[in-house]
Amino acid sequence: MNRYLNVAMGQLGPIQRADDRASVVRRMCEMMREAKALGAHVIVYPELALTTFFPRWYIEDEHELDAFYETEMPNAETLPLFALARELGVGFYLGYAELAIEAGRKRRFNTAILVSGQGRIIAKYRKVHLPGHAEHEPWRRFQHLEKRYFEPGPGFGVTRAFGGVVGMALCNDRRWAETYRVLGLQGCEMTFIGYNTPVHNAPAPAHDDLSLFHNQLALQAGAYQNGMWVVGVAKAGVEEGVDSIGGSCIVAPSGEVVSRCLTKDDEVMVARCSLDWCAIYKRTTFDFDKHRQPHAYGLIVERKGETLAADGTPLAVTAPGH
Ligand code: CDV
Repeated sequence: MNRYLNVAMGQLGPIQRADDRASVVRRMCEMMREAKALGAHVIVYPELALTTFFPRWYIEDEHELDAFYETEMPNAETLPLFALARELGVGFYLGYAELAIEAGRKRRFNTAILVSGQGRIIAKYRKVHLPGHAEHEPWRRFQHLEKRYFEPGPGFGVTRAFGGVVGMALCNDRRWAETYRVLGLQGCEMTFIGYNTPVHNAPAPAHDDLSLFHNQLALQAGAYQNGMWVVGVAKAGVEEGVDSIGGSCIVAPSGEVVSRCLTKDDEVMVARCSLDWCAIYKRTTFDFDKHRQPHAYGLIVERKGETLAADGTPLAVTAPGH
C-alpha cells in the first residue's frame, strides 16, 4: 500500500508594495481552489508570502517596518485562507514575517506555519539561516537585510501530518546540507521550503547566471541524500524592480524533479507523491544507523601548524599514503 500525498506548489508572482494583504490572500485562495480541483491535499506557498519582500529596503522608521509583520495568525486578513482550507479540506504551508512579544520583548522572525485540512495551525517554524547583512550597504543595487529584521529560529523539527512525517525550512536554509540532514535524522519524509531569491547576487554577481541552477541543485541533493521529498516554492518575477527566480519544483527521494513551475507568475502545479518511496532510500544507501560514521564527523581545527580536535586535543595526523 502506498501512502500518496498530492502536493500543490502555490507559486506566487510578484507582490508590489502597494498590494494589500487582502488582494494577496484572494490570489492564494484562487490557487487553493485550483489545487483542490487538481486533487491536492496540501498547498505550499512561498516565504514572506503576504507582502512584498521588504528586506530589500533599509527602513529606519519602526512603525513603517512593523507594517510588514503579522502580530497574530490567523488574523483578519488571512482568515479567508484558513476558512477555505477548512471548507475544501486542503492543508497549507505559509511563510510570513512574525512579530511576537515574548518575555516583554519585541521579537521578529521569518516564519512558516503548517495548517491542517481542518484549518488549524499544527506546526510553526522560524527560519534558522538568515542571509544578507545587518547594516545599510548603499553600494548594493538593493539591500538584503534579513540579519537586521529577523532573529534566527531555534532549529528544525518534524510534524506527523498528512499521513507522513513533514518538515519545514525557509529559503536560504535550502542551501545548507545540515537543514535536510537534521530533518532526515528525525525521519522526515517531505520538506516544504518557500523562497524569495533575487537573480542578482550582489556579493557574487558572477553567480547570477547560476541562480536557477543552484536552487535546483540544492533541492535535489537534499532530497536524495536524505531519502525525502522536497517541495521548493518561489515568489517569482519582478517585484519593485527586483527580478527573482521562479523554478518552483517538487523533488522525489530519488533526487528527480517530478514537477516544475514554468512561469514567474501565480502558478499551481500538483504532483502525486508516495511517501513510501522514501523507505527504499532510507533503508539502503542512506540507512543512517547502518552507514553514517558520526564519530568521524567531529570538527578538526588547524591552529599554528597544530591540528586540534574540536575539544582542543592535539591530533596525530597521518600523512597521505601512510
Ligand atoms: N530569502 C532568502 O533567503 N534569499 C537568499 C538570497 C539572499 C540568496 C537565498 O538563499 O535564496
